[in-house]
Amino acid sequence: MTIVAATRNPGKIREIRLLLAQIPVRLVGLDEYPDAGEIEETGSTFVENAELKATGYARLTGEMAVSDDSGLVVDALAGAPGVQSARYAGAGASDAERIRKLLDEIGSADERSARFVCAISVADRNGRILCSVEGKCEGRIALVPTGENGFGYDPVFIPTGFSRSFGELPDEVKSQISHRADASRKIMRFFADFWGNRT
Ligand code: ITT
Repeated sequence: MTIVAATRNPGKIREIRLLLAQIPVRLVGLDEYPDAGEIEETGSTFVENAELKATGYARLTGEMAVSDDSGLVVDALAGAPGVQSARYAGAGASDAERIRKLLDEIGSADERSARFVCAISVADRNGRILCSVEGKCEGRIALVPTGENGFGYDPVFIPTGFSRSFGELPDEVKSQISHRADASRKIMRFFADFWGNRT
């Protein structure tokens, strides 16, 4: 069975592949469907956007699809960048530009608590949502970016219980404690039931 990873973010694809490695399916990226169009993320929550992408890309590819909508929620910024995390510094901006803007907005505030949130949805090949889950990872925003591991805002996110950012921590740590790992554990329970009921 083929499942499409309904994302164009290479950092996410790498992590989703690793996290769902136990599933006995061929997980392919959207790069295998160059003619599939773009799904607009018009939802106001992570789950709404994950469902839009899972449904949309399942219909566009004719395959079962698993999507990820995620982002960084910063308390001192009233939840921003939130669902706008990828577009925070405008279309076409780089990760470094988004991080710069985030650090400028927070300034030297003492209150730096934040969390990464990840919604994962699975849609069948007709675009019907089979399951949606949400995972979280609590932490705080660093004063300066450090490290080159991971992607996105990882260089400025220090998970609770650690003194280094996801940019510095080894991939094996992120893959245990991240918002995507939390959501993946929940979605694996769905897949276990799904295949259990089919055999
Ligand atoms: P797709 O919609 O194609 O999946 P995207 O990058 O546009 O890719 P989102 O709309 O879900 O995805 O935006 C998520 C953004 O949040 C992402 O671009 C990063 O900037 C940030 N983000 C999400 N997960 C992250 C992680 O594990 N580490 C660092 N930053 C993360």
